[in-house]
Amino acid sequence: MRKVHLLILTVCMCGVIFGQNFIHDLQKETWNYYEEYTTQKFPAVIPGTIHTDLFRNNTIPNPYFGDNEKKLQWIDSKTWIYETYFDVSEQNFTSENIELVCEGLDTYADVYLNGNLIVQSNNMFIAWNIPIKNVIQSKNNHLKIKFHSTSKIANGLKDKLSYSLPEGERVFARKAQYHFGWDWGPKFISCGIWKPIYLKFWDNVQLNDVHVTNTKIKKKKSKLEFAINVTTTKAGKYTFSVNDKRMDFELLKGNQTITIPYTVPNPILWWCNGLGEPYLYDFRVSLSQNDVVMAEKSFKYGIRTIELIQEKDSIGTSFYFKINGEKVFIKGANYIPPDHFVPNISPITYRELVQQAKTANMNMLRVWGGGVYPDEEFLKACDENGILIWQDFMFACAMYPGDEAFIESVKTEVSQQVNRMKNHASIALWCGNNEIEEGWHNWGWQKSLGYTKADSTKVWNDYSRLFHHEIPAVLNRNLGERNHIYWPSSPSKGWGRKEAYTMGDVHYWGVWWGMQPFESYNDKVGRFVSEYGFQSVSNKNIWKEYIETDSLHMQSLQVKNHQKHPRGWETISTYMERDFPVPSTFEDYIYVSQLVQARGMKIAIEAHRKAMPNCMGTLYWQLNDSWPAVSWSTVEYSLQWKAAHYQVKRSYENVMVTADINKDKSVTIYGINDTKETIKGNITVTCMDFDGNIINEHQFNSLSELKPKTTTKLGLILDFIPENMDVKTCFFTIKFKNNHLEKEYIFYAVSPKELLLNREVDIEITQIDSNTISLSSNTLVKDLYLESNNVKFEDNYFDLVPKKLKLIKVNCYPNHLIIKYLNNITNTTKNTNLIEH
Ligand code: BMA
Repeated sequence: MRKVHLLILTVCMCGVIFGQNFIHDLQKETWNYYEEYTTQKFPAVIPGTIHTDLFRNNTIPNPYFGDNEKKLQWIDSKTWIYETYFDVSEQNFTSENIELVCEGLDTYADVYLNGNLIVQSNNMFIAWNIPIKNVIQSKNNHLKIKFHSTSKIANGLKDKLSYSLPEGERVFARKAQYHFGWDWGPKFISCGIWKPIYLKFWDNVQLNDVHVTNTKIKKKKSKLEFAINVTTTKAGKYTFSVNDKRMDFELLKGNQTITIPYTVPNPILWWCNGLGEPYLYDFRVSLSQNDVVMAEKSFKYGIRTIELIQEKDSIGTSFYFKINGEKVFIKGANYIPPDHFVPNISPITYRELVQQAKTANMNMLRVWGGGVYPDEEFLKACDENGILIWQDFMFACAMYPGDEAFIESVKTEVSQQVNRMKNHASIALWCGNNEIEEGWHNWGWQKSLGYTKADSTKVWNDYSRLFHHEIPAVLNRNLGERNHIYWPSSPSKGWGRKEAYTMGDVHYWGVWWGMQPFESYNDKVGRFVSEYGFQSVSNKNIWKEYIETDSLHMQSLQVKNHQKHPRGWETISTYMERDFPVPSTFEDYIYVSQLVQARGMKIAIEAHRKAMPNCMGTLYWQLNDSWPAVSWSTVEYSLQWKAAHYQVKRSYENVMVTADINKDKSVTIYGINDTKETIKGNITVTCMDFDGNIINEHQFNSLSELKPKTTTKLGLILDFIPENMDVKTCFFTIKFKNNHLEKEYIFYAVSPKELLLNREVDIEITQIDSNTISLSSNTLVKDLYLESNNVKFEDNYFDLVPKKLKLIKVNCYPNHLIIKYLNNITNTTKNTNLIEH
């Protein structure tokens, strides 16, 4: 038996508390699990889930492999028991207070200590803090946690209602909604001790919570307020300190909050990525008596203000964020849990994903409401990288119950989660839910579920109570009315409605769900586009790991099981046929599917940015995957980038030039500048054939000015394409150059499938130094893809301009390089058995 008895170490909901508290980490004990009424016990890993434990013990095959998902649905119908035996030290045993802390139990669990039922959990998002002084013994304690079948309990709750709620039983369980299956993820209704579990021993006083607010930010000084919540068992004089500032307080017995004002001279502000450094201050809050530190908490804090500006304007109502008083164009993505089995996610994965968002020039991630509340490590990474968070509460795409027990549970959940996350500089906005208001008003639930008028009124009133009254009230209570931003539902209006484009946020799904062409992104620009996206197939290497070799083709049931959208393959192929050749091999199909997605994202993002300042934000669906998938992600489950992520990185650059090649043979040039400074530069527009011969060139006479935080129409060049030029045989470059910057952007007048590219391609690749390779070719190479084991390419899936060296940074020299390009992908559009369903 191993115990951690670090003096003072308490993992609390908001970080680490140090003090005269002792933690006994129960994760380090020996745990077993077994199915109820069976005798064989197996070793368990805590935190974990039943599925990951069964897999580890070779009882089930890898849940993600092939179509194993279908064979593993029985797991949720059973009752699973986790147990451990432990001793406590004599010293701890005599502590005044002893608590069992379960930071997360998924979901319906009865917790027994030495035969006593000490808690019954029914919400995976709630942490349980259970006083156990009267049931704990010093030796041979038996902790047993019994997990009931979630679907059985949730179905039981469902059957008690006289009307139906959309989406079946999942809405009755306060559990990650994507565990019940989503259009990008499998259905595994798992259970288990999914978060840390430990014993807490404390005497006299406990530091429960620290809430920092900035009351005034001025150049010369910033005034902060530290609200410190403590519980004492002995009244008396205690000394509190915030870094070097010390203050004495007379505390009463019980729970109370004391407030310490704190001034930071010449504050360095926290900025989001692209606008400045995400500066974080170190704070240490401690509580002592007679110079003995009894509890302390250390954390980082960023000083910043954030506002959401909604003002009437000529179009409707604005929707934009201001950070430290500066207007900011939001660029980012929607984030889902990076694994179906959350305890499997390592801190490295959280950090890497946030880093990948930053590398792609993002400044915000939306933590989507069908997943789980974000891990501390994810939040810290966002703080440190200047990535703002749009934080949904965990409700998505359905209506929820309104009984008192449910509401009370949600209130506790919201209060705990908000308190855990509130000091993070990255948290920008709290959002009630994902797509519930849109669903209620547009998805026909009332009709399909046969609601009477009374049913409709009841369901809407329950919704309204939760998202318009109860949740905002919890936020107000915990954060203060003026210190946070709450938005009840994302989006505020469905994409079929006029107001979706004049106010609030919009999820524009005309592309994909509505089968509208990518070009419709240019017309359907909202004030803040918080979802839009397109699917592609993950890289072939990931399939090799999760699909049997002879099933590595698109007709295989194994591959199909990883596409969860009912019309997914058809939709990808339809868009592919519109703009690209449709290839016959799985490998080429993967490649082209990614190009289709990248093209869609480019059109959308640039349309949104061109519409600045009317549109002030773009968050595509979705950054990442929860398993190996055919999905909307730009970073696949293995954390490899798809073509779209490279494109997003280009399209999200802080300063960029883009163009429309118009049908009337003119070219319109736009300069987009998200920085606080005016940027000037020379612009040269060139039309070239695929062998690199210049057909026309236009240099702007004067320096172009890209005004700060806006998109400037830099010019319109009439008759730029010569009358006799076949636009299928040429391309356009725009060079933007000044003393600090030299950039070249490539455009086409027609879609990729119409281009008469040279099929013969000869690419010369040279090593420049240990971290750089150069590529060149005599002809235009479209969408060049480079692959080599363990080599990271700084750029990929790019167009190689003829007779021009392209330098690429690499982490090591690629000895065996696999190359793919569109020039030699042949169209087999009519080979429909390729995409059977
Ligand atoms: C969005 C999301 C998800 C869904 C995605 C793709 O609207 O909110 O519910 O996975 O669409 O269909």
